Amino acid sequence: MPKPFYITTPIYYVNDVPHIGHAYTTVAADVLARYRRLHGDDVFFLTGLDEHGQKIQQAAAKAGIAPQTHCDRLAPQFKNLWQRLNISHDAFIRTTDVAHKKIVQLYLQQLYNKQLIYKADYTGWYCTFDERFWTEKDVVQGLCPDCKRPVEQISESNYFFRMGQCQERLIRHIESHQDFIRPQSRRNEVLGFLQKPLEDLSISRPQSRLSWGIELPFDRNYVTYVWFDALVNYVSALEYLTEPPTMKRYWPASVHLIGKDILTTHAVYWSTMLMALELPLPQTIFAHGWWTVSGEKMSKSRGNVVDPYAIVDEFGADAFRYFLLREVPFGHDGDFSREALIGRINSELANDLGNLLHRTLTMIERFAKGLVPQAHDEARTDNQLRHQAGQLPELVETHLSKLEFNRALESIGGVIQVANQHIDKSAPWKLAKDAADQSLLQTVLYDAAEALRIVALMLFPFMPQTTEAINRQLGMTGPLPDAQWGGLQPGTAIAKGEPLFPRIENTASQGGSRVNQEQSAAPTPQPSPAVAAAPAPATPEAQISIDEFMKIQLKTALVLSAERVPKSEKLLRLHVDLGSEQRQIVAGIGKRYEPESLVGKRIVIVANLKSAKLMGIESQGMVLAAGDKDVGGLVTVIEDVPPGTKVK
Ligand code: ME8
Repeated sequence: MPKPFYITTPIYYVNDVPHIGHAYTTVAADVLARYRRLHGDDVFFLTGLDEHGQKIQQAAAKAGIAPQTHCDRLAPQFKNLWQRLNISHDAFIRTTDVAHKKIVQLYLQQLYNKQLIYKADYTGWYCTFDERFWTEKDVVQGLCPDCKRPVEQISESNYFFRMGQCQERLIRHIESHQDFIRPQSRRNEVLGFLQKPLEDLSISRPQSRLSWGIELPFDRNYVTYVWFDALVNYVSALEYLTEPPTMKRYWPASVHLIGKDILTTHAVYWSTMLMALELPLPQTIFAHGWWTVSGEKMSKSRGNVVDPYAIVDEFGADAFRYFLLREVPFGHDGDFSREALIGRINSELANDLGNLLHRTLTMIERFAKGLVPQAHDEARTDNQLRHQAGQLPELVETHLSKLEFNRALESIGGVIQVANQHIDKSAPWKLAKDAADQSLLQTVLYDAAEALRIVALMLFPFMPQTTEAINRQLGMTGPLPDAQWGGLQPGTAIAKGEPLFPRIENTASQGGSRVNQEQSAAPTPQPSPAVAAAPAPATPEAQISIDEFMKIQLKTALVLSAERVPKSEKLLRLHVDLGSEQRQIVAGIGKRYEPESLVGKRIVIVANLKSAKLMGIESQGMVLAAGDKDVGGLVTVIEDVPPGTKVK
């Protein structure tokens, strides 16, 4: 029997369009859902919308439309975003669904019948934004302790849920279930909160003050407090959004993913509601951190709200998904900036992963007739790549079982790096020259391709489109094979395609732009010497002044791609990254270097040399190399300085 795995996101308020925070929780949930499905678990993944309450009533009033019309207009904004981000949810709940409302009313009636809901007069400090009452001791200088907005004193009759009764039982549950609230710091926070007496919870709002809600079944003058209504979604969805109902199959939930802002409502309100309803508690409530934007709190008034649609349009869904989970340990706060996003795309996706695929397939085309080769000579190759790729699935499992998305991605990145080093060390382009090394050559290429297959499989939950593209280029069709080393079938025709992640040039402050490596090469005229010849020993007359030297602009450059110039033994055409721009350089280093060995290397170029044509191809600079007639070696820098750094 497949193991049930029920995962949820918060249901988001439809008072406004979705932002990066909504995308974050939803992408994280999607990764876990996809990962568990890959393992054959019986997954149910729920997300949706919270459509009642004051925030929505106010937003609708501002727009001059009925609340339901407002919800109906905004709901597609969320649904379409999840489609753009390839979210694989099994159901989408809206709390204005008639069936949801009926279930909320049923639960309210049950608790009322059991006298766990009672009516009382109450005077308290009300925060309109948070839609909740605070006691005198909570309020600090007339401000809400949560959102710091002014509170007002309100006296009214309301219905209360006997939450206080459950305090001891809840503490015991948290203490005896290590994984119930995660991470540990949040668990401590809730236990700290529960040291103070737990008050009963007001679960109604008079219709005179708020009409946009679910009417109490036992008193039509009131609507249900939005949080009572919203939290019930996690079980009501199983009752009416699946046919037949799946409450027995999926409840209790495996994971409720939430942001740290809504920890109390989940860990305390929801848990005590479930206790009162005699339902088991979820296995884990995991509260993640918050994103700031370029160091600042994200808010409408600051005008810095990150629009996930714009990010997907510009950088693609997979790059965004990768960044969200790679950049910050889940559970910690993090900072979003375009620079950080572009940095990750360029270094880890374009340079490490993209180049690994590109160079592996280029070499299979050149040295193995475009067919996945046979690995006959394993004994002669370094075992590290096979070992590390073989262990990857277990490592990913360890990290993902702890929701350590960034560490799972780090482990995958580690295998990508080892695969690139494996190619550098084995130098297939050298092996290709010796008949005795043919079998070794085929093995090295097989290992690189097979490592890529395993990497792609492990990346699937994070970047499903990328996995599909890698598999297609590796010639794999059909369902995803398992992660055991050796899954790639020798003889399969590969199908090299477009670069996976074109490097992004971070241009104006307005943002980076997608630069297509292939297109940015504009073949025109032809340059001069492609490699700096060693200077003759300087005689005193031949000495130059520092000013003269300073006229020569030397810069570090990252080699993005390299290929032989047709019909030339000596010339290679390089595309290099100079940080602010990309250049094409034709260099006379073809006898010394195979093009594949240069990709990803940091070299030094003369950046202000007049462009010239070599064999009809424009060269926009010159690479520096040691050597006289023959090239001894390219000049490089010891440290990993960014491309475009001045050399002097
Ligand atoms: O609270 N960084 O809905 P909501 C990271 N309807 N995540 C963020 C974030 C940020 N800056 N801002 C928001 C509600 N989030 C209720 C939930 S559940 C029964 C009802 C994420 O639209 C985070 O997941 O305000 C947070 O918990 C959720 O958005 C709140 O979304």
